[in-house]
Amino acid sequence: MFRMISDIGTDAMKDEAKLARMNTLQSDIEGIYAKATVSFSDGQTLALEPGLTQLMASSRNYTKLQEAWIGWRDNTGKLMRDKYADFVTLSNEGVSSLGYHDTGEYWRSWYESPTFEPDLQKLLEELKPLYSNLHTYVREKLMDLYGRDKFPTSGQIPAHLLGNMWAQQWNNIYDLVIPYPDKTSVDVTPELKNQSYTPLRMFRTAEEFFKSLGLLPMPDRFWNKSIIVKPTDRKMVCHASAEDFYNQKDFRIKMCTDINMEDLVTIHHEMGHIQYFMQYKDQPVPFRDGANPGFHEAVGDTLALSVATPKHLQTIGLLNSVENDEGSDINYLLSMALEKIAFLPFGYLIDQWRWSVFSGETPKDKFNDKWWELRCKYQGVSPPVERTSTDFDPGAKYHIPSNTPYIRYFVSFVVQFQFHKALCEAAGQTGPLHKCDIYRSKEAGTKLGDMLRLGSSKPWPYAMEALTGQPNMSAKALMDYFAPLTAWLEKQNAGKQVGWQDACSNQRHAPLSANEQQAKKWLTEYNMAAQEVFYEETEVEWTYATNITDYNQQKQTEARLKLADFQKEAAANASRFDWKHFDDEQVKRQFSKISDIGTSALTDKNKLKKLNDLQSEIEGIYGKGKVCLGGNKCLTLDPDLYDILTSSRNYTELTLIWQEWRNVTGKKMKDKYEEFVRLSNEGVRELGYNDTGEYWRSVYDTPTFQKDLQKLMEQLKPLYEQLHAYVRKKLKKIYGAEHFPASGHIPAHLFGNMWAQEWENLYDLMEPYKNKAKVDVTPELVRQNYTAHRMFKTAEEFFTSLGLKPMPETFWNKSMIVRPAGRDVICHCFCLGFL
Ligand code: KAW
Ligand code: ZN
Repeated sequence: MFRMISDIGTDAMKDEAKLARMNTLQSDIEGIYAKATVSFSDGQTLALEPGLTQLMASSRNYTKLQEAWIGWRDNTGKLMRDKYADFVTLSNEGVSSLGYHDTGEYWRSWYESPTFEPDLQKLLEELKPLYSNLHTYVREKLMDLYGRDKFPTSGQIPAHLLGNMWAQQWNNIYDLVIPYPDKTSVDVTPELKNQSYTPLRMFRTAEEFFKSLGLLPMPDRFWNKSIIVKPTDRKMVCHASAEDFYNQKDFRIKMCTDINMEDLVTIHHEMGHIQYFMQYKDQPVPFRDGANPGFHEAVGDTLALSVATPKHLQTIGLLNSVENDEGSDINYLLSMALEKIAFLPFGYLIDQWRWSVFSGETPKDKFNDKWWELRCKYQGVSPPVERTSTDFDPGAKYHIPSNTPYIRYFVSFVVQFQFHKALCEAAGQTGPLHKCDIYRSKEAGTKLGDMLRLGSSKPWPYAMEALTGQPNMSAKALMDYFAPLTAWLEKQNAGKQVGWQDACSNQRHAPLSANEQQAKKWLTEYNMAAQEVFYEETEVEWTYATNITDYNQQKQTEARLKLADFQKEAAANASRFDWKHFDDEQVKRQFSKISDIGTSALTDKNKLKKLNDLQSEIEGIYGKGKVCLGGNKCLTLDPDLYDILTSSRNYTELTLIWQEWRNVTGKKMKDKYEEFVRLSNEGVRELGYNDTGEYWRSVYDTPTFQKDLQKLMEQLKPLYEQLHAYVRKKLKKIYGAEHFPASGHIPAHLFGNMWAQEWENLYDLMEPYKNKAKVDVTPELVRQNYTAHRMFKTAEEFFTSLGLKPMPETFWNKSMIVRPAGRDVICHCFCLGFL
């Protein structure tokens, strides 16, 4: 507790005059922000709330939005730049007497974690693919509306088009991006207005939710002293806030409430602060605080996750009908993503900027450059007009002039999903997270209240564990919540260049060609060129697979790179066409496939080369793998080891070759494989997939693919188990029960197959009825002197008997159907189609 009492921040400033100067600067800066308005060329003048906020939310006029965006920055940030720089110096001086290097370090100390910064970075990385996919989907829709020529070639979205002055949340452009316009949408703003909701009624609605959980009602004083509408007779800082007066009974909210859904959410947010104040009011003063600042921000939002569900909105009469189908679900999740996912990079970068300013890394003349470096890189938004170092765009966001730390909101947006999940479990809800509504669950309320009452008496991991059963911040709950949307967005973005380059570019896109005739012509040319490139590449693959030499391996790598280049260029060319809006479905489908280029998407050429090298090396290790047992005879997989596996029943011998094969193949490629996986994932991430597995699964076009497989597996399991038990019993008799583990497993090398993947070579050991007809025709094939060629002909005859095509001349001339002597080949049968 003494630590907390000593933690007085900039008040520690020894020099009274400096302290006074700092406080004057701070209130000057805040004053500039609070008094700012924007005057438009048509004579209209608007304050931020409600005027500019509403304009940014509802106008779809590119130039009007731009005027508001620039005007706000000219009249806030730009006017406070000098004062802010002085303020930073004084603030650092203040905390230095407490032993902190700078104010950023001081602020971070509240989280009591040495790994705080890398932990945040890791979280952001985990969330990035989802954000990128959302960004790409939204960008596409906005390009359609405003024209591609307004968008930079580097991939960012102009920052004034996202329905919000700072592009921090995008829910106000929901109408432009609705996935299924005919399905349920949950914007209850019209209904709030219809039912003549007042700010007071909105506050009472929020309070009722807290009470339904058994949490505390807002006290009388709260209702008497809070300000919930913008006063008309004086200027007030409209940015919502909650205040604890530390006398255990006075708690208030100040807010300029507008009648809309966004403000209904904000009311829950602010009331969450009040609820926290009231729950910890009996703690000693130094502990009357959030477990960490992010926790304080997360309380109301956690409840709002329940409130926003269609089911709940229906319960409280704000939504008429709720359809329960995939389209409505996706509509809902997308609207939540515009609020929650869109915010994450913004929540992250504000203090990245401020920490770098406080630490001195970013000097005054780089304030604005650094700001846009972060905005371009993390959020993928670009300034609609050129910015210079006399601009000070950070100052256009309330929390900079008010000097309110911001990383707390990033933390909050992650942990609120962890809280939501824990409370849903407490409430006994078993469905998907995004449908859970904890309304009226006393169990959930008790769990939350218990955590809140701790205040800051314990380090936050303790509070986290009390609520969620584990002590860490984690993105998992959030990712689970949005899982169905993630899959859906990936599908929408298939064939798109997902994401953006780090730095914003001044160059704009050329407009898209809508000329379908021209596109068809291009497709014809593409097909001719592709056929040639594919042929060349396949020829080289074949040469390598049928003759493994270093030279052929190098040729193979070259050919693969050439193909990747070709595909990348084709995808880029295809993207000049507005093919998504073409009429001919087959043409659209071809374009979509041409754009879907997998790991070839790797922008970094060196990495692409490395990826291909690794792939060849790994294949080479496998292809050249030989088991050498004593003597000097080395055994190839096919046919030497296969022959032994098929016929040997010698436990020791089988063990030996099983182990050796793994030593000479898998073990040798492990490190290379690891790197291969990393690069491969990096490649498909440029297309917006989380990893290569996800990319591979995407070709099945089935959102429930993995679940479906799992179900099939479950259905098949009883039959497999019976077979397994039967085989085990027989093998035990042959090899002796002592070789079989008590867990019921069968040693993997006893199946007559190197990988135990098929067991037909055990047939003679398993035969149920010894003297009945057998179907193994191998002896007969041998007896009749079948050759490989004759076997192929026999197979061909079946195809032709169905009226299918015979194998062509070149097939018989060029195929390799027996192992050639004197060279290494990949014997794993494989088919190459030469186009
Ligand atoms: C946000 C948060 C939740 C839901 C939607 C949201 N959209 C955007 C945000 C993040 C952020 C923003 O607007 O950019 N939200 C806020 O600033 C809400 C205001 C606040 O409740 O967080 C308020 C900010 C504030 C701090 C200090 C002085 C004045 C305003 N915080 C508090 O009132 C507060 C009070 C006590 C303890 C902790 C916070
Ligand atoms: Zn808050």
